[in-house]
Order: sequence, then structure tokens, then C-alpha cells
Amino acid sequence: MLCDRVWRNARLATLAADRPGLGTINGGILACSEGRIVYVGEAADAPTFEAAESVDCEGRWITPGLIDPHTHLVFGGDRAHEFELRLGHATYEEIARSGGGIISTMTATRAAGEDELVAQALPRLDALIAEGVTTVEVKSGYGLSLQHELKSLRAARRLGEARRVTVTTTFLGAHALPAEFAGDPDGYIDLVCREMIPAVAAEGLADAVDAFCEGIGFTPAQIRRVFEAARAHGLPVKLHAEQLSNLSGAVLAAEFGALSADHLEHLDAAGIAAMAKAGVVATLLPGAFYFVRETRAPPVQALRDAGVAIALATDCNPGTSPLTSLLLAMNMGATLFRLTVEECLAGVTREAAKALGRAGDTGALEAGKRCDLAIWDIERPAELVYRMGFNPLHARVWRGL
Ligand code: DI6
Ligand code: FE
Repeated sequence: MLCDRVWRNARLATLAADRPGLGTINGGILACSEGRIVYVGEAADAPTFEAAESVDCEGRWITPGLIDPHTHLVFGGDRAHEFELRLGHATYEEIARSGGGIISTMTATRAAGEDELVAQALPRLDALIAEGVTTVEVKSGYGLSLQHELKSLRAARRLGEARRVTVTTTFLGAHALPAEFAGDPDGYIDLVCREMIPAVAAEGLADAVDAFCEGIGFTPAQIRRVFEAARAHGLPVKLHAEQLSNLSGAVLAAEFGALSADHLEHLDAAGIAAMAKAGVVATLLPGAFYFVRETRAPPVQALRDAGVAIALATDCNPGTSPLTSLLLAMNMGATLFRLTVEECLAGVTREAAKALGRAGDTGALEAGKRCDLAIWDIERPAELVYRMGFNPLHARVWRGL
């Protein structure tokens, strides 16, 4: 069999849905042609490959390249000062209501040019890549005007050109109410639906549409309008739901066949049932839970019982989760939310791909998928979840190289 590259002598955690657990193959071999996996299996059963390059993995583990399915990587400035205020006992919501929070990042984001936004985001992206990330979702949501939301999404797209990584973009215009619409949230939602979504769709700048369903964000009625506009432009939706309170955002997300509902600390039984029925992925964000010192964990056992797919992400953002380590997000998923090692690893690979609508393309080591790999210097996969602040990545492969 002719191929471009073959990796031999590897232990494979394939995460293939039709194999139990991590889908482990010992003494594995993986072959790639034109950026796609063409063979995965035990070396003993494999055909003979004629490859331009053969890599001896010396027994190392290979997992699918990691996927971070929820980030706000593009933003101006930082919020270290608000962090200090919170250490002095101001709460996240108090700071948001007094004009800080998302709005302070909006001001810095509007002040930055597109090049500057790219330059500020690249070190964050590089930190993710250094841990084996091959796909990352990036949201807008700190521009909050037509001009600055388009600028943010263009910056996000450019990240995918500047680095060897797949970037999917999400339009999050309904993230917070900008000052010029104070007292008129419905007027802002009009702008989102009538001008921003059509412009974003016309330029092909977003792969999905998201919103923040919360007391300090937008109501379900407002978000319904956003979702209807997204649907009219053929864009799938996602939702920040049930993070600080329960507004039944998950039920709304399920009604629109959302790819994912994210956060979910305050998710209730009705939300879980609706998500299970509609196949909505639960994307959990333990970095935000940790950083704002939440005490109520998402209902993981009930999600499991209902068969809802669970993904994990960094939620990298300046206010509630200045986290650029998906390995640490896995550790937090396990320690704070009691996810198993298997769930954590599936959460940043197979299930994360689902949360982005990319399950056919990446997230598992299977013939036909993109050859996105992370090769690790570890003895067992649990080490990827167990250690804190240590990076055992040996090599990363994106689309075969
Ligand atoms: N939920 C969050 O945790 C972030 N956005 C959202 O909708 C917070 C964003 C920020 O504080 O800057
Ligand atoms: Fe978020």
C-alpha cells in the first residue's frame, strides 16, 4: 500500500466510537496519505506500506490531536486588575454590573486593530498548540458592533492561516450589551439579527453562532431571535447556558438542534432530557468554574445517565478563565467534576469534534479522518489527566505533517 507517512511501534488511543474505552491498540501502526489517515491497526495484521517516510514511535502513545471546542482567544488587553478586585471580595457579577467585565475587554478590543488582535492572540494559540492541540474554536463577542465583530472574526480566521492548526470560528455578538444600547437590549438584538448575522454569513466569517443566556447576558426570548436569524442563514448554533443561574437555555438550545450547550453548572432535569433527545453535546468548562470559585458543579452523573456526550474546553477568556492549557482543563475536569480519565480524553478529542460539528473529520484515529495526531512521552494515558503543569508532548501532527 502506497502512502506518505507511516508511524510504527506506537500505542494508539484511537478514541474510535466503535471500540470500547479509549479504543486502545497496542503494537499499532498508523498510515497517512494526502493529510488523511488511511490505515489504523495492529502492525501484525497490517498490509505492507511503501511510505516516503517511516517514523519509529518507540512505543510512545498516540492520541488524536487535541481539540479545544470553546475559546474566546481573540480579545484586547487583559483583566488582571479585576482579578485583584475579586481577591478583595468583589464578585464577578458585581464587577460586570459596574461596567467592568466583558465591557472593559470590549473597550480594549475595539481600540485594537486587526493585526494587533492577531498578535495578542497568537501566544495564547501557541500555548494550546504546544500541548498537542490541532483544532480550536475561537469566538468573537468582545467587539459588540458590526465593525468590531467582523474585525474579531477576521482576526480569528487569520489565526488559522498563521499557524498549522484548524480554527473554527463562532459569532458571539449576543455576549454582552454595549453601552450605546444601555436600556435597549432588544434594539441591540435587532442589530445582531438584521445586520451582524447577515454580514458575517455573507463574508463566510463564522462556522456557528453562539450567545450568552444569563441575567448579565441575554434572555431566552432574545436568544430565540438570534437563533432564528442564524437558522435563516444556515448557521448552526451553540449556547452559553446555565452558568450562573438557570434560565432554561439548554432547552432552547435543544429546540434549535444546537451543536452544544456550554458551562451547565445550573442545568436541571428538563435541560438534560432535552439535550439528550436532540443530541446536544454538553461542553464543560472547569477552568471558569475554578477561576470564579463556583461551588455548584454541573450534573455530570445525570448527563452520563441520559447518554449526553460530554466535551471539555478551556473557555480561554480574560474574565473567567485565563486558561491556555487543555491538559490542565482535563485535570480540572477530573478533580472538580469527577470525570473519568476516559471521559476527559474523549472530551478533548471525539466529543469535542462533535461539539464543533466536525466529528466526520477529526477527533479520532480512524481511516478517512484528517491525520491530526498528538504523540506523547507517557507510559499510560491517565498521565495526561493526572499531572498538573507538565507537558509530555513529544510531537504534534496536523493534517499528516
Ligand atoms: N461566559 C463566560 O464565562 C465568559 N463569557 C461568557 O459568556 C466570560 C467572558 C468575560 O468575562 O470576559
Ligand atoms: Fe465562554
